[in-house]
Amino acid sequence: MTGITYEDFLDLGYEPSDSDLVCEFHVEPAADMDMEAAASRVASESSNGTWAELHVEEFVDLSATACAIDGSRVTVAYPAELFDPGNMPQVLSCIAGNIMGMKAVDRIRLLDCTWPAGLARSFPGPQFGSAVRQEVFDAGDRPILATVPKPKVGLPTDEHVRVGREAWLGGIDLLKDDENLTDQSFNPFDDRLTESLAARDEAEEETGEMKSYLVNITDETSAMLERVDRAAEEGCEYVMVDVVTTGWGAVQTVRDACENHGIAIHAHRAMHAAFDRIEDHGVSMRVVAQVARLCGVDQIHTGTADLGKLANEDTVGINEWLYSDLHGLNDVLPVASGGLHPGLVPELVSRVGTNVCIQAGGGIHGHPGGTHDGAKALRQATDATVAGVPLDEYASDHPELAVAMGKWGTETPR
Ligand code: CAP
Ligand code: MG
Repeated sequence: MTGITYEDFLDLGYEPSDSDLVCEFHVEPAADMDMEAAASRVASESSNGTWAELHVEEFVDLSATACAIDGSRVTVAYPAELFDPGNMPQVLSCIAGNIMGMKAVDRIRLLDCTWPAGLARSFPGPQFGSAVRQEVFDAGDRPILATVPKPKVGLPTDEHVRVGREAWLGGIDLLKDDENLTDQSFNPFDDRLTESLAARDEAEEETGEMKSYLVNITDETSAMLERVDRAAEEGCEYVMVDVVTTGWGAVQTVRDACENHGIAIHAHRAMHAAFDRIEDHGVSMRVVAQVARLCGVDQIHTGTADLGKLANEDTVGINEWLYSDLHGLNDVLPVASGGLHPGLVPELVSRVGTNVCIQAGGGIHGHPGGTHDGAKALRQATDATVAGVPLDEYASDHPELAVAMGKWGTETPR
């Protein structure tokens, strides 16, 4: 007969094995709880324990171990057998499940994970990752550029397509749907897909450059699978998914379908800030990005290194992790988006480099000359930055950029 208590989940002498998943938590114990007691409860409730002492005849011991405490930072090692290989919802139900609501802690945040080879390789990872820059666009060493027609929703299909054409002809690589544009009656999915791709083909013809479209397929899973097939039938290289709101199980199903068609996945992270914005609670964007990579997205929004309109968490650190080796899985292309405009490109590239996708919506369609000029201005700012030419010098013989600089300068919008 084995008794299991919270204390059994604390061992500060334990060295994690190579097959353990190791998680770092920020923990603030409740007033009546010391850190060791809180740490043992984190390990217990996120693996196989509970509040009452259990008396068990026979069981597979899948207990996690709180194995280090450094100030408010608690390290927990999870045995690989606890997890269902290739099942991300199950993994998250362990490491980011009930513990987020325990009274034993006032605050708890899953900061980071070190993924062991066995568990990591049970996931497909990205099909292409940052190689899309070469494989889809032949963009050389410059960032690829994307734009979302604005206003976000409400444009009828023909207007959406007109904006797309203007942007592609102005030098943008990717037309992108907004996160809340799916299959509404004012701009139905199928019409938007076929008509946008027809305009794309014309723009490729006219510019001699490869172009593509981030068509938003977000919906319940079976509808998303139908839309992956439609995108493939129509010759689209990408689909876009709101990965947080659809859920990781659905993302995994879409990833499998995209493998069959050789289609890349652009991940929008709408709703991420609901659990990563407050720095001492929730799940960090770093972990969200890790989960997205394992599940197999090729591109994901990671912020603008604090240059744009939205609060960011460590864009540079997250991007470095997305590029880093992960047991042979492909990397992920970071997407910088949110309040960007041509004047911010040099500083952005100095912070995040060129192996990124830069998205500007308002920063293109808000240009005084309209979408086409806005697109040209962003492309000019990018070409100048990659060539190492200061923007004001480049603007002297690139009027679209000069107008954008005149309007927005190098300010961060609020
Ligand atoms: C940007 C955007 C993106 C955000 C997402 C928007 O538009 O289309 O959804 O960038 O945030 O709706 O706000 P603008 P993040 O270019 O007009 O700002 O990239 O941080 O996930
Ligand atoms: Mg958006």
